[in-house]
Formats: sequence, structure tokens, C-alpha cells
Amino acid sequence: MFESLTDKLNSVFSKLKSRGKLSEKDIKSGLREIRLALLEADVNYKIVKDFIKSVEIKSLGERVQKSLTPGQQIVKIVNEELVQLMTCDVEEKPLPKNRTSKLLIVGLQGSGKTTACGKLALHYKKNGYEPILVAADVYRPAAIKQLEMLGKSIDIPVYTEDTTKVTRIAKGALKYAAKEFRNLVIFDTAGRLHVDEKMMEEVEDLAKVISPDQILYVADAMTGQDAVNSAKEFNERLDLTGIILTKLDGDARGGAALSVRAVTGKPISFVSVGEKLSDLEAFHPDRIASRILGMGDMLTLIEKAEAVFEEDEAEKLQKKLQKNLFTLDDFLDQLRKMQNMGPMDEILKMLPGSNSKLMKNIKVDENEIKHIEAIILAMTLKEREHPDIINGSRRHRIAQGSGTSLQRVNQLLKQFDQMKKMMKRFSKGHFDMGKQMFPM
Ligand SMILES: Nc1nc2c(ncn2[C@@H]2O[C@H](COP(=O)(O)OP(=O)(O)OP(=O)(O)O)[C@@H](O)[C@H]2O)c(=O)[nH]1
Ligand SMILES: [Mg+2]
Repeated sequence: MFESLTDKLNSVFSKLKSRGKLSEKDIKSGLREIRLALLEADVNYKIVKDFIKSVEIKSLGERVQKSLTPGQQIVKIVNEELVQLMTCDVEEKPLPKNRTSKLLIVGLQGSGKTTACGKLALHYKKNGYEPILVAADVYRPAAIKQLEMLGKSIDIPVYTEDTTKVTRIAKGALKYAAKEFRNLVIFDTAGRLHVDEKMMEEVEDLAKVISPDQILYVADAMTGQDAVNSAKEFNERLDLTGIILTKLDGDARGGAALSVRAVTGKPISFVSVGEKLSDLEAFHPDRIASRILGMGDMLTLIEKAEAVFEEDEAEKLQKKLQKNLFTLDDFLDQLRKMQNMGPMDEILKMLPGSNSKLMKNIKVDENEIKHIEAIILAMTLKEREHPDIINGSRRHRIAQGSGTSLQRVNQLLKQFDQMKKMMKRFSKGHFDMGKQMFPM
């Protein structure tokens, strides 16, 4: 996410930070480079102009904090301006649970609407809502099938009707929701262009019939300014309430993320960072700014961890560690949960300093976890609980049974042992972050 923009900004910042004092000329040339980086990132040119102006005024202004070097001061200002750029003054209202809320999902073809409907349904289900999905994309039978499959995978009903009149489907869906006491109805619609008058009228009619609580425009971040411009056109017809930016995982530049709020005046409500239904994140301007500046995003990381690890789990683990009852099965369980947080390299990017050379050199091999899994599953239950009994001949058997090698089995047992020791120290409060960052 945003790799190329982050790299460029960081090279400007490291130049600025390497000097003790900054002359007006240094600042101006730094700003020129930031301007170029933003334009290359496909940020709207007018927004770039205003942005640079505002950073310039603040940088040359009097308010210089003594605790920061001039270079750090500029990074701080850029950070504040980035947050400002993506922040919407209108606060988004949470959806009530005591009546049926309606979400209308619209956008261009292939932008990720149907997937976003599935992601929203899962998100709200996890937050105590009872959603249904409605297939209002009636022109392709495959579109209805796709939504039905998504719904099935997360156990959420999908309402369909055999007609091409979307308003009729909508009325049917709302009746169904009322009958079944469902408090959230999510409408998936066909992709359309704002210049297609007939299709735009269709979605306007649909909006009139359902009077949605939210109309969310799904924009493919990878298409940069095109996404932003079409969001603006849709907004003029439909009065959007928010934007879902998709495919941010593939967006190295960040132009859409940085421009769309300012151009449309509407907030980014969610971002989508992968194809899996759990790859949806609430949008926080400060966290995204922090990621753009390569400062990581610890809060999102913690939330992701909280979503997969149960609340009292840490406590249970700690007890097990203290009593020396932490087994290889527990180890495997932890690894699997970590995998559920998303692709490992995306997770690493949320750590501060992830753009440093050291971090970039860390290659995560997802196959490694498959090997570990195979090795642990090839052990007997007793071996998993008491790895101490795994002697030479057992090691040979496990290597063969798992289709790996003796070396890998040895390596895993050693890692497990080290990890246990480290976690024990951690739980006793003797944790030295610097030395123990990468114990494995
Ligand atoms: N990498 C990545 N892929 C995504 C994301 N969101 C959607 N996709 C993929 O993009 C493709 C199109 O997604 P759909 O949800 O079918 O798009 P749509 O807007 O419903 O498409 P139409 O109904 O044809 O207009 C699919 O292959 C999705 O898996 C995302 O955040 N990241
Ligand atoms: Mg679709």
C-alpha cells in the first residue's frame, strides 16, 4: 500500500532531516520535491497546489517547536496536512439497530461492489447486526450467483427475484427483511457509467424507493484520478454519504485516497485491502497518513489482532507459560490466528519503520507456516504436549511423516523452545524490545 509515495516522501524527508538548520531555500526545494511526489502519486493537481501552499506557510511561519529539528518539524506539518486532507467535517452516524437500515452500494464496473457488499455484511454481522444482501444487479446471472455464493460463505441470506425491475426487487427485499426481523439491508447494484443516462435513472429510482441510510460509492483506488472524477459525477446525481476505496493493497501511489474526500466533500467510510471478506478496514485519516509517511499503523494492527485472538486468551496463554504447559498445539493455533490477520507482508508494513532497508529485506514465506503445520500434525498428541520426549528416532519418523526433513524438524523444535523462553521472559516483564524483536 502506497509504497512508491512513501519511498519518495521519505527520501525528501531524510534530506531535510540530515541538516541542522534549514534555510528558506532548503525548505522551498524540499517542498518542490514533495509536490512532485504527490503529482506522481496521481493526486489531483489543485489539491497538491493547496496542500503545498499550506505546508509552506506553516513551515516558514514562526511557530517552531524547540524539541523538534526543522526537518522533523516539516514532517510533522506534512503529517497534519495529510490528516486534514482526508478528514471530513461531517460526522458519520452509526446505523441504528432498532429498525431496518438500508445501504445502497454503487459504482463503476469491476470496482469491487459485490465483494464490498459481502465485506460490509460480515463487518456488520460481527458488530451485532442482522444483515441481508439484495441482488439488484439483474443483467448478469453470474452477478447474482456471485452474491449468493458470498452470502452462503458467511451465512447471510441473499434476496433475489426473477425480474429485471430493480425497484420491484427492492420492495420485495424490504418486505422480506421486515418479516424476518432483519435490521440491515445491503443492496448490490450493477456497475454503471455516469454517462449512461438510462442506468443512472435506474439507480436514482432505486434510491427513491428504498430511501437508503447510506449510499456508498465503491471506487477502485488503483484507477487514481479516474476513480475520483467518477465519484464526483455520481455524487452529483445521488448525494453519496460515503466512499469505499477498494484494492488499496495494490495501490502503490495513493492518489485516490488522498484526493477523493477533498474533491467530493464526502468521507471515505471504509477501505478494502484484499480479496478476502475480512479484508475491510474502517477508514482513519490519521492512521492512513501515518502509513503514507512510513510510520506504521499500530492501532489497526492491534485491532486486527483483537479480532482474531479471544479476549481472555492472552491471560490463558500466560498461565500456560508460567506452568510450562504451552504446547506445540498452542503454538500452531497462534500461528494460524496470525495468518488470519492477513498476508504477513501486509502486517509487517503496519509496523513503524517498515520502509527501512532492514524491514524491506525481510521476506515472509507463507509456505513456511505450511511446513510447520505439517511437522506438528505428524507428531503424536503426547509429543505435541511434551516435546522433550522427541528423541532422534522420533525426529526421523516426524520428518518422514510430514514430508519435510530432519533439519526442519530440528529447527522447529529449537524455535519452539526459544519462543517459549522468550514469551516467559515477556510475561514476567523482563522484555527487552531491542534485542528480542525477531526471536525466530
Ligand atoms: N486485491 C483486491 N482485489 C479486490 C478488492 N476488492 C475487490 N477485488 C477483486 O476485484 C474483482 C471485482 O470485484 P467485484 O466485487 O466482482 O466487482 P463489482 O464492482 O461487483 O463488479 P461488477 O459487478 O462487474 O460491476 C474481483 O476479482 C475481486 O476479488 C480488494 O480490495 N483488493
Ligand atoms: Mg458486482
